[in-house]
Amino acid sequence: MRKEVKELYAKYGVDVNRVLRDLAKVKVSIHCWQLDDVTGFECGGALTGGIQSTGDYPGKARNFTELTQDLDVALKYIPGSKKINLHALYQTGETVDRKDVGVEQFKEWVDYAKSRGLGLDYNPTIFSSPMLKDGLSLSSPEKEVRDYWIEHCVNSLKVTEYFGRELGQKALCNIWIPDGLKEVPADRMGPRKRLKESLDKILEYKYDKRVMDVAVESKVFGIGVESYTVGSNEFYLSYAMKNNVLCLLDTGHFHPTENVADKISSLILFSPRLAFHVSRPVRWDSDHVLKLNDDLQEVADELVKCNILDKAYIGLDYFDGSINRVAALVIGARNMEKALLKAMLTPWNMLREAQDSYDHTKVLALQEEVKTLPWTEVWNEYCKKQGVEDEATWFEKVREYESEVLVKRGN
Ligand code: RNT
Ligand code: ZN
Repeated sequence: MRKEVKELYAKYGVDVNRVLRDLAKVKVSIHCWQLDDVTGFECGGALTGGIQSTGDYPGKARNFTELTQDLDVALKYIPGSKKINLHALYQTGETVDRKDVGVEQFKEWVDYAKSRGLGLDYNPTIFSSPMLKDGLSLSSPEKEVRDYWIEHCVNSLKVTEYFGRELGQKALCNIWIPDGLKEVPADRMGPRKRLKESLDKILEYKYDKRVMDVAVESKVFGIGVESYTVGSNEFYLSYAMKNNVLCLLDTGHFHPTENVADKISSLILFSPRLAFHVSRPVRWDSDHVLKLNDDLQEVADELVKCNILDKAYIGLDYFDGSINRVAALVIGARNMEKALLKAMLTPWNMLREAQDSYDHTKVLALQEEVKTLPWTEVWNEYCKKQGVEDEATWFEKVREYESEVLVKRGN
């Protein structure tokens, strides 16, 4: 990096060396489910629950060996501190019934994480299962169905606790359910009351707060449940605040014109930590690969401006089966890192001062001026320091992996 670049940023009060150091510490949880279109290792049926992955690009990972092989390749091209985000349906060994998925089924993953110095996060898998009755789980009118998923969630808390303990870094257990209705409900309250009671029962398990956190993830709607989602934003926001769990914001789970970044400063004033699924909704919750667009940038900006990078669980959540899946994982994760870097290189103090002295012209001018600063030189330096290929070369390497390994899988 040219020394002029550092000097230039210094004029704005930004210490580039410090930014490089701080960025390297920010943990981003890389979701394993981009690599196999959310299929998992249970050899079960189709992906259900109002989410869908489309595309049949060759080379999809079919088991633990293939998925971790792909993950290792992807991780080589993603700078920064990483965790891996897992789902119960990535259980290994002899497949056990979903409700019973526990520590035993994630030992291989813990060994994998340990050998690579990674942290792990976890999600109970409350979709793609015959135990969803009429698309309902924790809010089902049938006690047997609710109890099944309560048990699964309690076991998921235990898996997460195990991750946190074994790996020496806090793990997140995030609960998302697809429950909802296609048409305007006859009863909105009933399912929500049952969901509340189910969550209360799950939280009767006193997990070790030193090693893990629990989050609940809301949604506006899903395919087939367009009129009513039991776990709405208001429901989970209230539940989280009252029960000392975290509210997870999935950036694809709001109305398309709603600004998710704007929610961050409000929530963090009332919650010790926050959790994210960073995604890119195209017209709806489409889970497209992250682009370095304004929506992503604003989320990163808020995390930096609010000074809450150490209080945020940043997880990625997208799945595209129509392109090389390893490349998809790398592109999205690098974009998350780039957005964080750009946010850290922004002179927020100057901007804040201008706003507080009513100089809104300066705010606008400075916001636009900052866009022309040479952040890409800092990005290349960051990649170099992290021992990661730069923009010009990583893709060729992934292409080689595609022809040498992925295409040969013959699927
Ligand atoms: C679905 C939720 C959920 C899933 C993953 C696979 O709308 O976003 O988080 O995408 O857990
Ligand atoms: Zn999500």
